[in-house]
Amino acid sequence: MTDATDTYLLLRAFCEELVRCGVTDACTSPGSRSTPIVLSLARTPGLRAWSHVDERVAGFFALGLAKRTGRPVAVACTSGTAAAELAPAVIEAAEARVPLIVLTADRPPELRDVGAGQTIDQIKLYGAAAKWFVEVGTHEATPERVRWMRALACRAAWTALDGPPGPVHLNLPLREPLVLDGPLPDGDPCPGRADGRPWVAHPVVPAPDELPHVPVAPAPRAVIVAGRDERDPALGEALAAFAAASRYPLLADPLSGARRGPAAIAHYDALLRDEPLAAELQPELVLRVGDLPTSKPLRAWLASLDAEQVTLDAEGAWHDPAGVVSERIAANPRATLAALTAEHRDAGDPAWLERWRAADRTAADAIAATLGDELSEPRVAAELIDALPPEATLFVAASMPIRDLETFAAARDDGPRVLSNRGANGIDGTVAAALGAAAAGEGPVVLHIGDVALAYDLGALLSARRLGLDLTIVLVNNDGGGIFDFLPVSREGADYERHVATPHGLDFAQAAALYGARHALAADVSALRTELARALGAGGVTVVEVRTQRAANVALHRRVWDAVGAAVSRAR
Ligand SMILES: Cc1ncc(C[n+]2csc(CCOP(=O)(O)OP(=O)(O)O)c2C)c(N)n1
Ligand SMILES: [Mg+2]
Repeated sequence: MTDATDTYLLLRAFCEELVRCGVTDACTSPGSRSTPIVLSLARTPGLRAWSHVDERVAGFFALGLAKRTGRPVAVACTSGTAAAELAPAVIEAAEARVPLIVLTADRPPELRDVGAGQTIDQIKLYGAAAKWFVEVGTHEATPERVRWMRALACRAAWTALDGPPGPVHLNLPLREPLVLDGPLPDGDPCPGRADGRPWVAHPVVPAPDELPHVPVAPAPRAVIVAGRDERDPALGEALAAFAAASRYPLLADPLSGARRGPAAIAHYDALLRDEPLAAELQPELVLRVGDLPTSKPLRAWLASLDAEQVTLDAEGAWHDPAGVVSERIAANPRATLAALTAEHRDAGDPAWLERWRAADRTAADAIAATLGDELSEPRVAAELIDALPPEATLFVAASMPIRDLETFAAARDDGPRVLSNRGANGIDGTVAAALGAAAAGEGPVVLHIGDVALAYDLGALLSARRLGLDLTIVLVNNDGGGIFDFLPVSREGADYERHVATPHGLDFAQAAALYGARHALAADVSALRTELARALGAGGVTVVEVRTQRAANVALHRRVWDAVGAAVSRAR
């Protein structure tokens, strides 16, 4: 017979091993069945346990925390639909390669499928999104089983981190009684290893500075396309250095951290909308690093090219919807670039790089002239990249914020770190994920988000309040999904408005007040700057709201694209 003492001894060893493996954070949510897991996490020295009411919030918070730190975050919940609430974050973690350790409490086998309350089938609940599933079972705390539990924790942490990082799922059946009736006995049936070492160590073998040889032939007309890679904060700088050394234009999504340095081309999205220019600037070689950027014109251009296209990705991820990649290099991107540098040094034709740079300057001028001094959606994106200190993290929501950032952010050598949920591009869980990034305690976090995405995840503000976290939310409120106004569906009249654009008329000042957050309206650029600085200095949560009009926003974007097109053809 197992009793609560066995359960708690096993879980104590499990949690202790997580810490020995470098796990520093866990998220909990309330419930009865999960009591032993939650109390064990909360009482483990070295583990910060973040309490959330809503499991969907807990899951995305863990995701944001793991993204910012690169360490696996444990997230525990009770049985039933509570476990299902973690699914969106587990899916995002799988798609975006973020390490999570999901611990779901379950009924023991004799209480499954017999009408016991709050019981659903949790076996492989997350399907292929979980890298590894373990039905942990119930055990006596014998030395052998405690040892197994220690190894299990290590395996969970290392599996979450290894290969492509991602979520692992451990389902833990728990029998009543769920609380101890006295202190745990002194001593451990199987103490951990000496010196705080994990039961199973997994030393990370550093990537070699130089790989022997990478078969990518230099080309005078090459470009580098850099997309999201949140794992290696030093990769952006390495990419900029490689681009400068090779003289290859660097088309870098801000999520790559590489929109910097003398070869950066910031406005490729606007430039490649111009067909003659897109046709003129045909490269012979494309080096793609990280995810494919969001920009539609860039994607269409890449799909149309008659060029060698090479992907560099730590795990050789297959990011090639158009089927045009000719070579996949599955190796540490930074080490690969180091290996390529000597052979590619000065390989780029200076006139080719200058052609791109001149076009980029032309685009920047046309954009600035078109945007003028008005506070607009594009201007918010540009201001954030410009104004935030290097130690800040900018968390960018899906929909127009991520697109405006890509289109309008200027290159900057010491810009903030940029994070986003781009695995599955959901608008769900964005506030929670930004709060998780804030909980990492590595500098201020600013969330750039639309009104629908904020309304969707307002409940996360409860966590900000309960956990005393700091977050500045820059809300672009166009009363609906402004992105859809760019699409043909926007001509479908009232049905479009009701079912696709979904205006809501919410007063976000009241929402902020409910959660004890500050709220400020910014009506012009200088107010945005002032409120941003004030919010960053204030602590707690501030919502800085910018009100815009969806139709006017579409018109402004079209004026920008037209102005860039006209300017590049004048310059031709
Ligand atoms: C979970 C989820 N549901 C639906 C969508 C589809 N979707 C993409 S953008 C969007 C509207 C977002 O509106 P808002 O946050 O106000 O940003 P805006 O488009 O106005 O910039 C929706 C519903 C999604 N990406 N994720
Ligand atoms: Mg909106």
